[in-house]
Amino acid sequence: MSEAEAVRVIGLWASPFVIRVLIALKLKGVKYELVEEVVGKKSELLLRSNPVHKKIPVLLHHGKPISESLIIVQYIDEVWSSDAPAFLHADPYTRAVQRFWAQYVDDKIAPAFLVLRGLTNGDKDEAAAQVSTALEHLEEAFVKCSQGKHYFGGDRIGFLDLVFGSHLGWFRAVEKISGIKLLEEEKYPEITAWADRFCTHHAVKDVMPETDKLVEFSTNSALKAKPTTN
Ligand SMILES: N[C@@H](CCC(=O)N[C@@H](CS)C(=O)NCC(=O)O)C(=O)O
Repeated sequence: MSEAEAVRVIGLWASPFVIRVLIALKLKGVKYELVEEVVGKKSELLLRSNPVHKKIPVLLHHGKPISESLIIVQYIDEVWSSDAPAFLHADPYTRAVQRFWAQYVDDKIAPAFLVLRGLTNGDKDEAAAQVSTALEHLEEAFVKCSQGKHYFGGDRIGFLDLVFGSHLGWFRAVEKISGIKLLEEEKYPEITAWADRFCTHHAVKDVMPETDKLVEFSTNSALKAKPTTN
């Protein structure tokens, strides 16, 4: 495979936004190279590839950059459409519902985790309450979307599984860091069972980071960020 044909992901092993892209590529059977960024520095390649947001992940396909993980996952689904079943459902309404919840997950869970990790200012109890509300909605959404099957996508991992599932490593790490239990089996039995299934899936288990590695990563990031609140 020539350089121009290669699929490269500019990213970092710990980022949920990167993890979902890597799982998507694995599910489609696409070989990729992870070009790791150094925490706290932005490489020339990243700045050149994502000059607007300057964030990871960026997918480089035939050397052309695509940014924003939700867009990247949909791009992967479209380009490698015949290599594996689609992440997004054929029915437009079902697609819209999955996109709605995917956006909801990123809007509610990712920012709350940053507060709970002490990386951004904010009230930790409020952040934990925001995650609980999200989990209540997602528990219900799972029942409706999965229709008694194993994943939000039905029989197999779909778009919403990728988006929500990519945050699962951080649930355990954030619980350890904050001392607040978030994913309680008694309260969210469907989501807890789904989370176990997702994390042990063959396309997921090698890219889902271990809790302790994430805790260590977060501690180092917090030291670098020097937050002004506790
Ligand atoms: N909406 C973006 C979020 C990506 C994002 O927040 N990436 C973080 C790493 S987890 C980042 O690059 N942060 C660096 C920065 O904000 O400057 C996506 O879905 O790709």
